[in-house]
Amino acid sequence: MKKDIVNATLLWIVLSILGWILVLNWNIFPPALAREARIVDDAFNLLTVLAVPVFTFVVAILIYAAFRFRSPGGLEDGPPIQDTGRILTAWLVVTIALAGGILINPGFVGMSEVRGEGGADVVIGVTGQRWSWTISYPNGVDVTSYTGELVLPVDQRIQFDITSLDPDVIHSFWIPAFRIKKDAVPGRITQMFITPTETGTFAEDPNVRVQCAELCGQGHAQMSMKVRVVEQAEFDAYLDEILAEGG
Ligand SMILES: [Cu+2]
Repeated sequence: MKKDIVNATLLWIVLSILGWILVLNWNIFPPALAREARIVDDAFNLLTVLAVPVFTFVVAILIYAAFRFRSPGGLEDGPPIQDTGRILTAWLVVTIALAGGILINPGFVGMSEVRGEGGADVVIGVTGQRWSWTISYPNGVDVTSYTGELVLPVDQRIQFDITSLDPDVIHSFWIPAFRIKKDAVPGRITQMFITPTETGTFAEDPNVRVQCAELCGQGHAQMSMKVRVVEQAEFDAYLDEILAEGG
């Protein structure tokens, strides 16, 4: 039995190392253009790294037991194995400790990091409706997703005041390159704070776009808007440009 525990443990370690190599080298994320996106990606990586040994523990025991303790032949069961309960107790303690740990970090810690502190440098209004977005810029000009784009200044804390036309249905404001999303509810304003940290455009990567993330009807999939994160000077020039055009 002791030899079996050693063998299964070795298999567990090998599978865990393979799993860690896989998850740490496989970049599955879209570009991260905001402070909040990094926090979300870090949380995802941490959870995956912690999940690997839990997953490979089960798989290692399953694989080992299937070969080592298989029935000698025919339809007979293999020999029964008695356990004192120590393994079950250890499993319970470890998994409860892991669950409690991730509840605190990245749970509570990550949530407060994403929320951030302080006011906003720029306030931008967002209104969803079937099936378009309207952006209200700080200079009072509205731009819709039919013809315009969402232009944002880099390195500024942006407050999005999000709502949905009333009456309409619930939509969800989501920019994959920023990760965070927030419901747009008729008759109510929800807020989302984002600090873009890098410039980028929809042309460079299609994840730099607004996409409705709440199934809202026939045109849901087309309910998107190009996003462009630019330097402050370019943002100011854009505001002047749309003001001159009269919105
Ligand atoms: Cu929608």
